[in-house]
Amino acid sequence: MSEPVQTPQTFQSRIFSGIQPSGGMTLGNYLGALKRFAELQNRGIETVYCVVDLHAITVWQDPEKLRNQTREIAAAFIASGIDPTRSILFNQSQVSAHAELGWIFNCVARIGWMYRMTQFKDKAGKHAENSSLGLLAYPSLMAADILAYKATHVPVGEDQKQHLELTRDIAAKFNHDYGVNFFPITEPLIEGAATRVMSLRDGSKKMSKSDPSDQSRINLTDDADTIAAKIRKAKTDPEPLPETVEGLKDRPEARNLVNIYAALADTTSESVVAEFAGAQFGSFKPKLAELAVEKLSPITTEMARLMADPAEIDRILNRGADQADAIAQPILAQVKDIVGMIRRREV
Ligand code: AQP
Repeated sequence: MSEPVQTPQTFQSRIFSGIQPSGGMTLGNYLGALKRFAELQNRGIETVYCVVDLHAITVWQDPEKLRNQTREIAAAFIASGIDPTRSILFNQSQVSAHAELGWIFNCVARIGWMYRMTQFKDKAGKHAENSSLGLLAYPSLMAADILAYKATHVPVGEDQKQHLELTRDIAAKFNHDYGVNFFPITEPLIEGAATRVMSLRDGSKKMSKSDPSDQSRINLTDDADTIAAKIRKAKTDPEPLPETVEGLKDRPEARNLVNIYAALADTTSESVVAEFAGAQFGSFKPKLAELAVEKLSPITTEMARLMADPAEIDRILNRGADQADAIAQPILAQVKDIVGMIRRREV
């Protein structure tokens, strides 16, 4: 888990990642992203984290809910261990470099690259012609989020791997088209036992904050009884837990619960299977519920405390936006020089 972060080429190590305020936070977001974000911050690497509201509006968001969800995601970052005095924490739309660089990347990236993205296919469904242009261009804006900070590493869940490959393609094409070695070729950091937490109702579907079924996910705002009830009702199969992880191969729901346990307990799936080999789900599920409540309750409580003072969250996000601007604006100015845009100067 704590391998040294290798910096590609000659760029200074910098971590960037973001989370959409498109709903409440799930256990998937926590294990696949937030928990890792805090670990990286605690390893002393420069960390820049963002609530990506420009991404959220690629599908319809109620304006009042969007404001609330943005603050709730910021609260979840802090409650999960992101310290705004050690990491930069801000809201994407407050730093205009994201949208500006996103546009330049729209002119570097190819439309065909966007149509190949599985997330676009999943979200646009059968009515791609009716989806927003922003949904198609989402990965181009994501490349801008990362490269506006020349981030060298991006911790994400498995579902974002394809988008990160596109970020690398955009950086490489920009460098090639303009004959520069300006942007790093960013490395994804996809590590740990729960890089893809699955729905509690369907082991073939990712746990997602926008899934219509609340039973499919554990929300970071769920209380202890709700968490226990959702785990008790989680879909499983009638077999006991196997002797080895290979025995989980064709058992997606069982594998998911084992992986969740391992990630929450900071251990490996192998050691969870070794501990519970032969156990029935009737005895494993209560243990998992107990562990989930133990790990998530302090986060839920802290989120509620922070949400009681939205003005303080806004102040934290404002400070973060100033710090983010200080890094991104000079990089954007250099991009404009490279592209051949005349910079606005003081007169
Ligand atoms: N189920 C998951 N398992 C592991 N990691 C996950 N992530 C999301 N779901 C899981 C990781 O959380 C980070 C933030 O993701 P996001 O909110 O920006 O977008 P998403 O990946 O599309 O997440 P959702 O919950 O599925 O949101 P909606 O429903 O709005 O699309 C990313 O690092 C992601 O990998």
